[in-house]
Amino acid sequence: MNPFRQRLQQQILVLDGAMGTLLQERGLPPGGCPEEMNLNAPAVVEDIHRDYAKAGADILVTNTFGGNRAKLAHYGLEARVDEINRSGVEIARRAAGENGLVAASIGPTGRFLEPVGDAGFDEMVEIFAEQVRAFVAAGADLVTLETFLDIRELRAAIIACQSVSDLPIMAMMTFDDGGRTVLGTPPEAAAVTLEGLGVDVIGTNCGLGIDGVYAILEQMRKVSSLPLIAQANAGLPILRDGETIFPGTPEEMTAYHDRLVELGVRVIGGCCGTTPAHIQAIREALEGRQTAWQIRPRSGWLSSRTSVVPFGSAAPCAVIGERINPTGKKAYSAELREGKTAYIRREAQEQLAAGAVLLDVNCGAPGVDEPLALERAVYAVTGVVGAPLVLDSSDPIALERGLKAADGKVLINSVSGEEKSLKTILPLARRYGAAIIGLALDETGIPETAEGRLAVARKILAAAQSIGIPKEDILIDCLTLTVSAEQKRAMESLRAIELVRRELGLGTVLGVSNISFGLPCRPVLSATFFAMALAAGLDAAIINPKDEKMMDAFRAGMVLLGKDLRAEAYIGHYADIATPTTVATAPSDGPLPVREQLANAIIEGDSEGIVTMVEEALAEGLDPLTISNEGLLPGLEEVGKRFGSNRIFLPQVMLSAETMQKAFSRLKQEMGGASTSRGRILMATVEGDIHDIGKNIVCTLLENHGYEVIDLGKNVAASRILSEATAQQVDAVGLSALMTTTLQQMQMTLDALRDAGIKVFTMVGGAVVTQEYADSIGADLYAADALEAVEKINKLLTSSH
Ligand code: THG
Repeated sequence: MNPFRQRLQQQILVLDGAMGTLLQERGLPPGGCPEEMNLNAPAVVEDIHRDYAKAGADILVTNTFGGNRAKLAHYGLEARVDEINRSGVEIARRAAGENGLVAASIGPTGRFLEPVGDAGFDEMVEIFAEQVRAFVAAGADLVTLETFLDIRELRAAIIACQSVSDLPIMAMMTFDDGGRTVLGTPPEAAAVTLEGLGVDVIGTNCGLGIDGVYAILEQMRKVSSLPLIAQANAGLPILRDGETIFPGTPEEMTAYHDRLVELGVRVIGGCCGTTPAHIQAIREALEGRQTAWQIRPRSGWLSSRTSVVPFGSAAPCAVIGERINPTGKKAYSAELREGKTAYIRREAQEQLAAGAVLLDVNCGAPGVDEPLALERAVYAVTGVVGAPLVLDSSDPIALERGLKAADGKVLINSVSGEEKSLKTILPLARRYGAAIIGLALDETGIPETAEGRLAVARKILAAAQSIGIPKEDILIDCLTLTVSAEQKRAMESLRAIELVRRELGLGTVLGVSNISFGLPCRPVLSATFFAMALAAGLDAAIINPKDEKMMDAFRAGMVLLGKDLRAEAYIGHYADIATPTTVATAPSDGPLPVREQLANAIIEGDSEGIVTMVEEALAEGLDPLTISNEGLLPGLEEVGKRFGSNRIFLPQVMLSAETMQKAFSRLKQEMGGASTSRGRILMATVEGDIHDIGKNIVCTLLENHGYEVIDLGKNVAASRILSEATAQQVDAVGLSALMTTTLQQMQMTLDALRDAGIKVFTMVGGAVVTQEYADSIGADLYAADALEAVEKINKLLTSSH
């Protein structure tokens, strides 16, 4: 057994603390690449490792956080990925000695995945795989994935690790004090997605002090059975006498240890601001608290980027909206062939408003490139709603495209008991961390009896478990056959639900409405069958949630089965029914006025459809100014509002901005092809600071809003900012800083710009920067987040031109 996995069972392991700050203290020059020190100053890196080992760390984390090709390219080091990562492991190994463990560190690439950014999923996987191959060659004990903000990028990193190694994986995301990552993922959604992928340990690093980290881990524990890892900062940075200080003392950091141990935290280390002294205190605080790992029960969950949905016997029946399916829907079939997504986006919103919690997505129709269509559909749905997805296809190629495009843990619909299906579909579920629907049929067709279907279910379960898919992630479709053909069939399906649950302990699902095919007044029969299936123990149902009778049966059934506590959902729905809550979506029939269509396209991020829509508006006789002021801009304003109230998150904002950009360039063409740049902005993370994720997001969003961005990267000296600002004739300079001593650099840079008489607007931001501080150093504007940065820059530059 891998030594890390073995020791994790027996003891709570101590991880080391911060690396970046110590490297700076010991000679990392401004603008220098931390990971390059593995090659040109290995003794310095080794010394830091030794200090942590001496302090009592069981696990040393390699100096390879930014060792991926994308990051190293900023320093012209992309050809040295292998060397840098190998030596990172070798240096840590020398310091770890016989009993120490070496965790190879992976951090984000700094790039954004399609459709928000330009990195392809496969490309991202390969960037990480290149790093992992070097770790394997150098003999790392495990991989630690740190500081991820984008759950989909983290998925790519995990998939990369697992495709080239069987090393244990610890996966961490960074949350802010609002309890979500910058890209909108809460701890529960992260935990569900990561556990689905089969990592060994999940948790959080950076961003928060130990109290905040504890709160995050508590949330993760609600949905996950995995061992946890805590890597808090030494408190939240504060400004004292012009210097940033991480105020957390070693004692404060250990105050939570009893609770952490209780929660099932098995690895404890530190992030920014922690030192060997902190690690020593953690080590000492753990004396006498060592306990063996206790296995926790697992339960069934699905996730999206922003939410989780439970399934299985403890949860209410999960309503899966069936309407994103071309069967019998001419309009949707036509859109699939034309590559449009308006139907999908509308149905996604309306089905959720009607009470679905999961969305089935089916793109299989004649004349449609199904893999491409499924990818596009996943992007379209995740652009407008936060529900987990059910990917409905029997084509493994299409499923894989959809699985790559999804953010969370999806439900694959479906695998069957046929050998060919088991062989192709189950490995996809394992690789992409998905749950599966298993159809109770095989090469011989659908078994007549419940016992026959149970036998197929048993075969699917065995095949799934043999490749590491746990039973909580399997739902058996007991199959609905039309009752009009043979009346005994309905009861066989219901008996199968009971048998599968009792004999195998598996959850069940049905596509319910097929029961009534060929009979009049279908909703009555379907809804009654649905109620009976709920009583038999059905865990999930693929239905039309806009069918009132079906939802009536569902809501009543949940009360009667004791799954709607105090009948809250029932009362909430039916007590309101006299005054139905308005749903802010289009009516299914009849098009919206063109201004609203434009606004909706911006809100929904319909970057594919927007240009056509603008052209239609022009053809209708609207002038460019009206289109912009009465259509597009109100849309963007609504995006800002929704972002501000946590209803949408950065990825959606970025898509909306890109859509806006496309609309604007089309309008500019109309007005005589003026330059499309709204201004030139120089961006940099100041000297001494190597945290650039926030700055990167601001850059992307500014570009999407039509600005030309010159990104100088991180750890940039004031002199360089000065010379580039002059040479590039920029309109504004944006500076970010996250940590120790770097606020001073921000001030020095602004002073230098002023002293040199360079007339540019200045904008500052970053975790430790406040409006007050921005004012005190004479910055023209302060922005708390990327969207605010864009809004304020818009105002500033518009009023000055
Ligand atoms: N089991 C599993 N997956 C499934 C099914 C199942 N996926 C597909 C299907 N069955 C469930 N989805 C649908 C989708 C549409 C319709 C029925 C089931 C449907 N369409 C109408 C028609 O065909 O006439 C169109 C009516 C409308 O506009 O809504 O009924 O059993 N695992």
